[in-house]
Amino acid sequence: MPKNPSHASRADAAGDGPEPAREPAHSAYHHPAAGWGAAKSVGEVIWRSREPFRALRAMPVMNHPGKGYDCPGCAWPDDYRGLKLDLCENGIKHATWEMTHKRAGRDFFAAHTVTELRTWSDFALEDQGRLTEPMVYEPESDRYVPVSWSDAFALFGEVLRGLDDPDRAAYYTSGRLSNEATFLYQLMVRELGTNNLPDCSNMCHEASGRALKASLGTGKGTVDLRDLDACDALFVMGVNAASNAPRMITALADAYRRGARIVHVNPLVEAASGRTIVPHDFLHMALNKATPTGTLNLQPRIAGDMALMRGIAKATLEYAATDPTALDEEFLKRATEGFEAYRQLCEATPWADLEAASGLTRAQIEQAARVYREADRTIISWCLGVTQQEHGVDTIREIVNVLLLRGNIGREGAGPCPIRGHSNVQGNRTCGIDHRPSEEFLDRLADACGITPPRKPGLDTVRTLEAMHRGEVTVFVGMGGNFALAAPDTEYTARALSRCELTVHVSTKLNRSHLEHGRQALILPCLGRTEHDVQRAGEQSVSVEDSMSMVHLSKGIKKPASPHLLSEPAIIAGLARAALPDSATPWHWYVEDYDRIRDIMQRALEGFEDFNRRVRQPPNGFRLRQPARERIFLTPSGRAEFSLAPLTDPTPAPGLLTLATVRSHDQWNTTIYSDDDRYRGVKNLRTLLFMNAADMRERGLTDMAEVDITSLAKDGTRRTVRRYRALAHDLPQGCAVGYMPELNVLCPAGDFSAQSDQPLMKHLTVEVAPSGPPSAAARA
Ligand SMILES: Nc1nc2c(c(=O)[nH]1)N[C@H]1C(S)=C(S)[C@@H](COP(=O)(O)OP(=O)(O)OC[C@H]3O[C@@H](n4cnc5c(=O)[nH]c(N)nc54)[C@H](O)[C@@H]3O)O[C@H]1N2
Ligand SMILES: Nc1nc2c(c(=O)[nH]1)N[C@H]1C(S)=C(S)[C@@H](COP(=O)(O)OP(=O)(O)OC[C@H]3O[C@@H](n4cnc5c(=O)[nH]c(N)nc54)[C@H](O)[C@@H]3O)O[C@H]1N2
Ligand SMILES: [Mo]
Repeated sequence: MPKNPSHASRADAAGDGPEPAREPAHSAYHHPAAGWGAAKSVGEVIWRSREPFRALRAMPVMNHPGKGYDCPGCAWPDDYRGLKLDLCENGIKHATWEMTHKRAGRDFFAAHTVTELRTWSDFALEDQGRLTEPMVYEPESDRYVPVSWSDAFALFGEVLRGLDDPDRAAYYTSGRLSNEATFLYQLMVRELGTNNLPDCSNMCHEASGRALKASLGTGKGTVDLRDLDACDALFVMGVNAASNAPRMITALADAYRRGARIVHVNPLVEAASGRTIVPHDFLHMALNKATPTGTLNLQPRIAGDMALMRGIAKATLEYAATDPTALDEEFLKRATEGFEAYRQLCEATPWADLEAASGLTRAQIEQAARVYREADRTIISWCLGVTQQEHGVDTIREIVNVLLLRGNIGREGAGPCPIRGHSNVQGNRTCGIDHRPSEEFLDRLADACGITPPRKPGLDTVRTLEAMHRGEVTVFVGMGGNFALAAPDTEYTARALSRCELTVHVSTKLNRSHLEHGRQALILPCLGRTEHDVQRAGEQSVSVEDSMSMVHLSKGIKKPASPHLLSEPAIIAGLARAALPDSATPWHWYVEDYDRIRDIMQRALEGFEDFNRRVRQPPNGFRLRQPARERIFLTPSGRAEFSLAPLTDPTPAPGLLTLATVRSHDQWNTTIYSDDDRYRGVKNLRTLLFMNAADMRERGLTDMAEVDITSLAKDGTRRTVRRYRALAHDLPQGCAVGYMPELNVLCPAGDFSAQSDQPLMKHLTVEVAPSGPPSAAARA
């Protein structure tokens, strides 16, 4: 079985892809994004799934209005024009990953102890295929053994009923969960008496939610695809769109053809800033004809975005001294708060400070400001490159400040556009996954569902880890996801999980979170989104909300991977019944017909009136109302609020680098498809560090040289990975980039943003040094 390369500071094998069978290679990528390279890669993945015919048949119904399943790949919205083949390479890979013919059944678990499985690579674990029946950990044999659903639920119920305090349990959600399952899940958790609902969003877009809420009164973006079709300027900040939101490049190519200007803001020059061949443009595919997807590239240093935004504001204000039309004076006066103070703050910030903090020249910043000024309608989009910074909330508020100057909100073609990650992460929040729920939300829930929800705020991801270490949280439930690998500080997280009395994971495939288990442990396998979900009333659909607040139905079309799988709502109902024997909630009645869940949701949740009818509206369901889109700002002042954050300088101290952890093109969060990263020109290598050439020279490093990377935590502790390869890449001096989840071992659990509580996954301080000769132990 593939084992892992040596990582000296790592107890186990966390986070590696398949063992490189071939020599690693690094070269520049000169081809357009998507196009034939993507088609070839899709072919390889479908072929490897060994389900080529079924997989191919399933593709055309993905993302189809009114029928088929929602692509589990990302949260980019479906095309409103009813585009027929708006598929992407990575969405196809992700859907076929679920459709594999391989099974990790009882024979598999009988053949391997958990201790042995811990030495396997993460690729090898998931490569065993779909889970087929519930399993329980048996300490005597150190194995997972089959357990009936009713015994599994009973075990959960017994442990839960034995807790002296409901806050001793924490319930994690990964952003795949449907709205219906989400609603039942949070209802169970609140009926049990806790708000301990950590989720992947705590590591993802928490900063966006908090910033937008503070500035605009609602924590979501305001634009939709029609706006993208109408903007004159589009800023794309801190996202690797060609890999992680590939359908966005269709929008970029369309915008370019219309003459819109597209500014990419990223320390790396990513593939989406070049050109693309849009896969559904069959003619362009045939002719190999590429469309540009960018007009200007700015490469700030890591975390230099806030200085860039303030610089754009300063330049805009300076220009407005001679041409007042540069500002939307009327909007500023009528609908915003704090403009005068913000103007003074910008004036008082010297250009030299902005240049130092952004890593850009004044001329470059002014160039961006000019694009902004000359556009009547501007959209600014962003993803993790912005949210996972220490000052992510301030930075996003600064983005909003810039938009407000020219009234770029609540009108066609303009506004803030966070690019969400998991396909239903936004819906999870809307439907109640929130460790800090508002009073209004809880009041309404209490009313509709006849429960008494707890009012005390619960634990987020980072706080859950701390509480598990202190022994305060002893039950961990993972509703999807791979907490052990996704959370920061891999070893610390593993220890936290192993200290639990009970760990429960609802999953589709075997992953590391099952192996870093509590004293008692359950694996509960569920249906995937691509599969038929048949309940008493017949075939069921679930709903999801995309990045742009569109709520629509998703319906599986494949035979389930095993007859013993339950749907997520059914599993939640089983857990709830066992833990809450006296509950008045009709758990199983809800699950018989998901329309009934939607009926109660429409009473409990704001904006879901007439849910069952509207979600079936052709072509694509309905849009949740977003007040800020109508220039209704639910802030304390009732206006859009300028923020006045102090500028900080993210330049690393001499000898140190700032490290951002990112995804490769061939992975889905903790799921690794291969060791290649096509657009960045890498083959057969994941244990790498992209560096600036001058930083490499300074350390005496040549391309592919072996390096040790040590992160410096704020509490003075150090974490090291060894024998990574340094690769020269086009990125600013002082910055370095490597892959999650391998490098999560370097992310200190205690280092999170005070503004968002997000771990600093794009903002680590590291030392990089050539690796010494292999130690005797490693050679043995
Ligand atoms: N195929 C595929 N699709 C996915 C995922 C996946 O793993 N695979 N994951 C999904 C999820 S959950 C999410 S949240 C999204 C993630 O989508 P992305 O945000 O694209 O994720 P990352 O790979 O972390 O890339 C972050 C980008 O930010 C840049 N960056 C790093 N630091 C900075 C900075 O300081 N400033 C700026 N401006 N840029 C910076 C990096 O160079 C990189 O291009 O994608 C979703 N879609
Ligand atoms: N260093 C570093 N760490 C990061 C990040 C980073 O950029 N850098 N990004 C963070 C971000 S943005 C996120 S969103 C998190 C992701 O964190 P998670 O959401 O926890 O991780 P995933 O890898 O998406 O979860 C994969 C697992 O989900 C399960 N699964 C797949 N489909 C289904 C399904 O339909 N139902 C159920 N129940 N389970 C299913 C499978 O068992 C699979 O192994 O990671 C975070 N961690
Ligand atoms: Mo995410």
